[in-house]
Amino acid sequence: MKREGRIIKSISGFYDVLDHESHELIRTRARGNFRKRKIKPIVGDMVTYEASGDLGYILEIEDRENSLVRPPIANIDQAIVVTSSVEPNFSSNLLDKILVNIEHNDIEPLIYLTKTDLLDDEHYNELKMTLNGYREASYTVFDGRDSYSREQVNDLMKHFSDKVTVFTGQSGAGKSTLLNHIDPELGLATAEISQTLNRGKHTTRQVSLFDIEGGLVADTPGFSSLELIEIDKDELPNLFPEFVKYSNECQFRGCHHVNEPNCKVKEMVENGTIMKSRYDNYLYFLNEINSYKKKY
Ligand SMILES: Nc1nc2c(ncn2[C@@H]2O[C@H](COP(=O)(O)OP(=O)(O)OP(=O)(O)O)[C@@H](O)[C@H]2O)c(=O)[nH]1
Ligand SMILES: [Mg+2]
Ligand SMILES: [Zn+2]
Repeated sequence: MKREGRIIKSISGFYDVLDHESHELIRTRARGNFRKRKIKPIVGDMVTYEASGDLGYILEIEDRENSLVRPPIANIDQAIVVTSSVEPNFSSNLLDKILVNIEHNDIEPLIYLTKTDLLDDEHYNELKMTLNGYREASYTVFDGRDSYSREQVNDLMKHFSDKVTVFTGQSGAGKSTLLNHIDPELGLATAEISQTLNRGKHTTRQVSLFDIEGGLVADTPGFSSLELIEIDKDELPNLFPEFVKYSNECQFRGCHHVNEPNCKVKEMVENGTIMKSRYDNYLYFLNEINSYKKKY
């Protein structure tokens, strides 16, 4: 009998499928012809499968709404961008790069600030001003004085129901730590940042989806750097929501907001409506994308 479900875990050639109807977890394998068609099932995939006895077989994979390569995961609705204030230090360049990549995949990003206990009030307030800029740029931001206060953690969890959420961000930012605050029973491994960086290895290695608050949530391995390989220079301006808001007031359609005259986005940067740091990072990414073009 054909059934439907979602892959929530993948381990050495086996895929654990959460059945849509029975909510049972069924261990499956992919049918041979997937390999021929060069399709590899990944966590998050919606599948049709057949189960007889202990082991099921995946027959079909539904077209993906979106997917990430690192980590391999499909059909994601939103991403919690776990952003550390110190160790590793806050970097608006890295944050904007992560946001651009997420926007490119049509995933909704939410920003969650960690390690605020390591900041004195002055530095915390400074960072909070920066993050307010992100709020004004339309992002949802969690930047309370206590990173893991029950109140803030509960507010975050309200966003989970009926969605697939991934936790993403730099290695050592606190993704697994935050998830353990959300649900202590997860017992995810976390590690000292110095250890992580020294050995060049990441504490979280596997991707699996957990059922939390009526939604599916994934911890993912962090990264230390990120590339914009998939993104085209014409697409880049559309990945900054606050630019999009004003770009139809630019004189030129398809304005890149660089040297064009009568550019509304540049005007908004100059009058402080759009954050200067976001615009500078935009120019930086544009350069980076142009340099890939020369290389490949
Ligand atoms: N002081 C302080 N330490 C924190 C905070 N959040 C996380 N840490 C510590 O930071 C280190 C890294 O945290 P993890 O949760 O393992 O980081 P991660 O983002 O899951 O890292 P990867 O799995 O490598 O991507 C651990 O030693 C945590 O205890 C925080 O808010 N304050
Ligand atoms: Mg982790
Ligand atoms: Zn413009």
